[in-house]
Amino acid sequence: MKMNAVLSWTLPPVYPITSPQVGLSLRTVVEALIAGGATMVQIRDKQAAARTLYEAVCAVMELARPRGVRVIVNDRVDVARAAAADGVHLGQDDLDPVAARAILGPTAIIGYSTHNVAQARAADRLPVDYLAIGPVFETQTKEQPDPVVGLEGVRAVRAVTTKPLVAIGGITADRIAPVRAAGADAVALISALYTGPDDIAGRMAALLALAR
Ligand code: 3NM
Repeated sequence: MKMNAVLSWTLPPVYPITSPQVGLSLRTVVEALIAGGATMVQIRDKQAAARTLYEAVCAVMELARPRGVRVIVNDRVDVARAAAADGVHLGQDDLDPVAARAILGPTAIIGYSTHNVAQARAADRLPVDYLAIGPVFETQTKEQPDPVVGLEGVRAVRAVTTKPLVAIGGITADRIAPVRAAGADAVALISALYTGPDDIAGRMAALLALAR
């Protein structure tokens, strides 16, 4: 059998996402996340021009690759491919996951956002490696978020998919255990990691300890 990189991949219990609002360079943030134990990082910058994002992802790849850390690009299949990132995270309005898979190939990690049971049921049949469900709780981070699904929503989505499931949206330290008890394999976090500019590594490590 041909070795398929994604076969050896498992979703980590804490999935950090970068935010341009942190006020630190992307490199500094990713270094801190890796120092805190992150094994997969999503680069998310909705405002960045393609060239800027491409250069940023290339710089992150230089840091991440030698340490075995996976880099997932939010939304942009073209940037993920060009920068030889490990994968892409797609929203409902991004390139169709089937088309993304055709471009990125069988070993890329493709994640897909869902916001209700109907979307999750449809997504279960797509060539994606994990689903996200959110927002689980109210979030200040995402512009125009979908309606909050709550722990009930996580349970309902867990019931319609066997794919690895990431919960996202308003997840804080004390919400990690209930979200995982509701059936999420992992939590994706933004604001919980960046409550201040310092000690991102410490917060990453503490949040990871809560999820283990
Ligand atoms: N996607 P925080 S909620 C990026 O519902 C994102 O799909 C969501 O940030 C979804 O941890 C969200 O700060 C924001 O709430 C997550």
